[in-house]
Amino acid sequence: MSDSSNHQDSVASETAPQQEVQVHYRSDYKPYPYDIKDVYLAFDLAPNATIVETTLTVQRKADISGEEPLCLDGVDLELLSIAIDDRELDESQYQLVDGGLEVLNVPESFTLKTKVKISPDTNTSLEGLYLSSGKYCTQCEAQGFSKITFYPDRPDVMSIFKVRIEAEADVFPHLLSNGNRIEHGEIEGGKHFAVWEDPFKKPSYLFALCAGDYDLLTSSFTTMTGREVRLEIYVDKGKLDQCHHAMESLKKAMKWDEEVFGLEYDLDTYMIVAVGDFNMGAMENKGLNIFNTKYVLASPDTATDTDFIDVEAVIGHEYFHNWTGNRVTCRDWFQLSLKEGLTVFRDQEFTANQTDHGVKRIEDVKVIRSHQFAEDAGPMAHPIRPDSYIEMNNFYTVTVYNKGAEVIRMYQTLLGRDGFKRGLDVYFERHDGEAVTCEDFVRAMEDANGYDLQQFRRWYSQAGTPEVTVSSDYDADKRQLTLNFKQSCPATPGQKDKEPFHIPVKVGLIDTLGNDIELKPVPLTQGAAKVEGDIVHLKSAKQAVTFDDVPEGVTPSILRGFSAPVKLHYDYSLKELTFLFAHDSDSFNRWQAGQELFSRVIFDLCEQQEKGGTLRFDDSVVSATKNLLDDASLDGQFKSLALTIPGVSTLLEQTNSINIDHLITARDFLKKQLAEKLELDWLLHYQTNRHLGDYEQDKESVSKRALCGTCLSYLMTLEKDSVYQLALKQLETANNMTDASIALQLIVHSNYEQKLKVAEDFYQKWQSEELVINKWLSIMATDPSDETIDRIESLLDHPSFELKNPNKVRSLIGAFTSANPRQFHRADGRGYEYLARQIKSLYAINPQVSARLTGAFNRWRKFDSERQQKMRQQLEVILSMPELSKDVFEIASKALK
Ligand code: 0A1
Ligand code: ZN
Repeated sequence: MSDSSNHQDSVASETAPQQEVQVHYRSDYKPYPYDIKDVYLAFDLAPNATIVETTLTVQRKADISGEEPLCLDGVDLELLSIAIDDRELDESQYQLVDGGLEVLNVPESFTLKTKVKISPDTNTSLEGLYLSSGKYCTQCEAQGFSKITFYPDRPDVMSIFKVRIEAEADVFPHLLSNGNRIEHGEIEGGKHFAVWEDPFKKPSYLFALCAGDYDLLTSSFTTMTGREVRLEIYVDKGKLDQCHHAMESLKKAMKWDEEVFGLEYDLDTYMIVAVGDFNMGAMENKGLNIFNTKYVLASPDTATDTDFIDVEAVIGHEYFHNWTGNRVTCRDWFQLSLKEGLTVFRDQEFTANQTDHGVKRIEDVKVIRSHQFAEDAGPMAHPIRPDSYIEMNNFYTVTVYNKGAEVIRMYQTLLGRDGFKRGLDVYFERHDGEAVTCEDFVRAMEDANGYDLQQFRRWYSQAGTPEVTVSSDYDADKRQLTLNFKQSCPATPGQKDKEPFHIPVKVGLIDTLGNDIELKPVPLTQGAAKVEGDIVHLKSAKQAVTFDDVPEGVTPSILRGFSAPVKLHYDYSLKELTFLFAHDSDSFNRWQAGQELFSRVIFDLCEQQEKGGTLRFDDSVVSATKNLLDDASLDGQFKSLALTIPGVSTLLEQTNSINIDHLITARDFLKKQLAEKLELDWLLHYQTNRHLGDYEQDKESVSKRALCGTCLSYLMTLEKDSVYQLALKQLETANNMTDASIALQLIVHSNYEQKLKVAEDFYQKWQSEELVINKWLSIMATDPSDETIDRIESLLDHPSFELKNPNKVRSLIGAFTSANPRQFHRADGRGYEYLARQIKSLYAINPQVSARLTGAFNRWRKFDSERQQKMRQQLEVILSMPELSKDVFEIASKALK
């Protein structure tokens, strides 16, 4: 409908030819022909018959002819009445079409009144207006507003919203919407009402409404200009004591945005409502954020250290959207990365500031390597600004979000912190109150800095992960070191040939003592790469750079801080890798050296399995591990990351085709060998870092817990009774969820005889804490043992599970497919069949979540021919399901293309 597509393309499903789905193209964008100056919405809430009366003040744009119909989106709405300027329309004056409504021959300016009936109670898609635990809430991004009323549901139509809500007073004492409450009162019959007005123009996707009986935590924040903002967090009854961390996080985020970017909050109240049924993490609706409970509730006994950091990050993310997303929003959904890439970058910087820059960088890169690289190399590969989509909800991806954030980070690398800030200032000066494009953002950066970003723009248009291959030549006579760079980017769907990117590569040169030497690039010659500070600017397919005054034996450290989202290839020797692992001053590259060391061993062990014979690897890996573990100068969290062997999904992205059984065996073998050879060391570090006193949440305690978890996970591979006892004791005596959940996981994933009893006791203890039970479900689903598949089949009927709840689906089914490679990729194909069956039960209930689950098949071509055939077969089964949602259809059909 009005989301600007006049392209006639549609694709037919091969297996379900009756189904035609429309493809939307970025190049089809056309401005909306009317301005909607004001919106008045009146809600009379009832579970199966909510009435929504909408009044729009409409004005035809100057250059538009009177012939142009007024097209409004609308899905699953029962139209009760429609009037223009208070005159009821008859059926010749409008037509209901697929996905909306067209009003014909409208005057130049008029008010349009519609009245519709909707059913929040039966809305299981969790888009539009729905009920969650007896409370009303909304989710309108991307196009959920069209499930509430007839409206041009596209982000470039911005309007002033006034909202009246009425409902039973005793069941729904709180009636909330965006902006300021300007009126409220009683109505007869036990009902009450509230009227809200949002003074800022906004697109429909930022509309929100919540109604229910909540517990409320309030506080306040004084902004940099001295304005007092009331802060409110609404949660389910009884959960108030779990909201304090969220409130503190909100204040920190508000302060940080003022200090770092000079951005101040603009309304008198900031509200957060936590709901148990939510498709994503949270939503930045103007003045009324709606959050998944997972990202609000946290107390030490129920939430892990990681959960605490995640809550702070998501609270920050949604708060930062108030400027990057709300004040300046997207022109169309192809521009999603404009707000998401930028806001993820901002939340990453915020977290880094609150925690540890090095550790945070490693964690962010792990997501890129394991998930985004996989997306880039699969059937759904798309640029951060996609060119087309079938279902927009499928494009809330790690590419748009996380690779988008990497692209923003590169601006900061190229322009410096000050230059980046100057660019943002120009962006806000030019576009506050507008709906704009990624191109507008690039231009603001360019103009503010006088910097040519022409080639850099390719990051927006080309998909795929660039590969950078580097070799070095040392000239001992001239004491010069030359680094030779090559870049290329693999073909992706619809994009065969790629042009070179502008890639900032941060480099260091380390002398034999482990110290960085000063970089002295020789004056620029033709074809050579420009060097600024420690950044090499790669711009063509092949380029070199030469450094002067380089002593013998220097080791290059390349792509420090992961300065660009690329795959780097440099043929380090094992000796060089262990050297970097011990000495690199760049903590990211120090971690990276260890990861590469482990990966090398694993791929080598895979080859050994192909050939047959006993498995072995170089002892230097053992000593490198020990040295790192013993290095007293290092922080425990860094150590924990550096000592963790790369996960299976990350390893899969480092190779073209692999025997998954060999890969998992190799990984387990390496871990067990390191455990055996360093048993006393793991034990010693476990014991010295184990804190038995009161629970503390300072950085040092968090670090110690992280390192203890890693040590225990190595020890558990030994399958010794003494270690089982250690883990059991940790579980029994834990005074926090970090220690408890890692112990539980290690026990459940081991061969300990009584493990099911331990799992059951944990369940009994925590059954009333939904978020803890979700962890329990994940732990059960990721047990690598062969019985898991039967167990998770029966867990579908367990009282703790509910198919309608996305958190539970993700915890059980999502965890199984994404974090249990041994069982999901069972040779007998039962893992794949299990997933297809779950999709079959879910796609009509929740298309969005089903589509995400379907993505687990995306990399099917990477596997051996038997598994390929089995995954392919399940994709075909999925495509043959009747009335398949377009969300799932898009993922499954692209996977088979
Ligand atoms: N804009 C939100 C994410 C979000 C997107 C879509 C949703 O429903 C389909 C819900 C939330 C964010 O980035 O936080
Ligand atoms: Zn966001």
